[in-house]
Amino acid sequence: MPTPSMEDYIEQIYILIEEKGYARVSDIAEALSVHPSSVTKMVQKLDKDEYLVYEKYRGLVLTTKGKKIGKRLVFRHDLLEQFLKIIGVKQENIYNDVEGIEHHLSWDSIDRIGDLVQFFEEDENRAAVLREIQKQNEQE
Ligand SMILES: [Mn+2]
Repeated sequence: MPTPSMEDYIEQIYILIEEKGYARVSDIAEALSVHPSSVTKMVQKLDKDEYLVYEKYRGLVLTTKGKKIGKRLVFRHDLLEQFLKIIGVKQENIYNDVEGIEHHLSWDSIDRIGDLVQFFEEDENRAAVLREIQKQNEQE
């Protein structure tokens, strides 16, 4: 299992490759606000653990294992953003809160949150009931 830090890298590399077709060390460093030398170090570790292959001319290529986990990590991040949005968390807090919790939930919890998001999406009245409760709580 990748550590939280490894997860952040795999997630970003996956997103960069999806968006641009490649992931450069400098782009990864910028996306994660870290020094390029930290990226190089982590890329070596991810290569050793077979999440990616560093090829001289093609740059970073995710392995099948790396792609599979990258896809799940991006799905998890997006689901948690959706979840916080649905329960009424302010937009300005959503990204950082997801970054703070995403590595610390079991896949069981992620799947149950997925059910809850579906529960709210299937009937917009359900979210309206929640908003009512929130309004009442604000008044207290
Ligand atoms: Mn994330």
